[in-house]
Amino acid sequence: ATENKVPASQSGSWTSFLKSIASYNGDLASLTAPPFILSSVSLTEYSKFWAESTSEFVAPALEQDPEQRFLKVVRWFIGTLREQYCSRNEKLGSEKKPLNPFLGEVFTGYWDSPEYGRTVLVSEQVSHHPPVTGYAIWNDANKVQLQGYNGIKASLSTSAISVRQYGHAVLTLDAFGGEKYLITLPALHIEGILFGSPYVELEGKSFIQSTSGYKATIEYSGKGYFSGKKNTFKAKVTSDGKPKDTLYTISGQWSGVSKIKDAKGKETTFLDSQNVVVNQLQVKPLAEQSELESRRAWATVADAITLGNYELIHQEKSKLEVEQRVFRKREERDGKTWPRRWFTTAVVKDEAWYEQLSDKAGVVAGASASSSSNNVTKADRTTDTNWRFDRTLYEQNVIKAD
Ligand code: HCR
Repeated sequence: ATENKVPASQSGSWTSFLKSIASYNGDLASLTAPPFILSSVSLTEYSKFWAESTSEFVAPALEQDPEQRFLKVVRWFIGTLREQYCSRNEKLGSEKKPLNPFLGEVFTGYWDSPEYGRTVLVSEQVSHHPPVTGYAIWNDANKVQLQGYNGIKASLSTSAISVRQYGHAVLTLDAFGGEKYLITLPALHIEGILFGSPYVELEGKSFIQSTSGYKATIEYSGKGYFSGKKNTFKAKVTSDGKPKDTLYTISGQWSGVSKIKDAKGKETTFLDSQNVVVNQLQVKPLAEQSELESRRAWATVADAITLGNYELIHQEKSKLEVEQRVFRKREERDGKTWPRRWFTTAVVKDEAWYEQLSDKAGVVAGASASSSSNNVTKADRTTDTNWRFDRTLYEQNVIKAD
């Protein structure tokens, strides 16, 4: 039988949380949850999961052969999933509810490597309603840049919360003429809620489409569908010239071992995600951070969560929320909007590369998840906007990572 992980002292507030989920209005962040399920980490920090392994992140930039380069991109991507989607479960015993970033909240850090040089991460909350986080990660020594943004749309089924992600990531390799890889984000559902031990399972498909003509179609499943194991996936790699011919099939567990088979049927190990090195992101001490930086801004709330003090969490969160409301009212009065620090929006029809890649990848919606139903026409999509990182804006408005 599944073990109930709700602490006895918090079972009342867990029941109210479950009831509030049942009358759910679409905004997961607005739900008040008991302390044991709260994480003291803001969602702006989750952007780091894209590049915690420096060697995997830069590997594509060091590969001369386009087909092998594409496979290295797929390998890096699959290798990020464990930290993205099951690290809370593995380290803290269950998925947790992250802090909901405020508009303008930023998070920066870096990874230094003797072999590959410095990789910098910047993350910014570019929208609060709906919540959208933008991020950029670059390693100048190897001419690699990843940028992207993401938001979530959640809905409720009988025993799980279904979450669709919108947004995408774009990897650019400047050593290969700015070769780009459009990476779409998988849908997920959160199971185990009734017993107070939520965990994430990925579902559906996501894609990686490169300007070099290669495409990976990745299909996810939980226990029992492809195999008796959890966190399974199957990916097929094709190329633009011959989309019907599968060049490679990759399958296994994204949190464990996966294998790759070529067109002749030769099979070898693709990746063991348990062996992917996770490098620790370096973040400045709190005293050196600005008030907009996640860890400094949320410090008192994070302390209250560590203490498990429900009243104090609420009190400290309210202070932040009240302050944010004052800012928004002031902006409304002055007819202004909060200036985004490092990101701007781009209309899909003005970005030929994005339009081409997203067409090939079969993306039907740009920024808005609600419009990804089948009856959305291409014309609707071209007026969607994407959040884009602007390095010049960053240089003018640096919040230093170190
Ligand atoms: C859905 C989720 C918040 C969003 C998290 C995202 C999608 C954020 C972007 C990252 O790149 C990938 C990622 C990984 C997380 O698994 C995903 C979170 C899982 C749970 C959390 C909900 C808001 C928590 C709901 C509350 C629980 C207690 C029922």
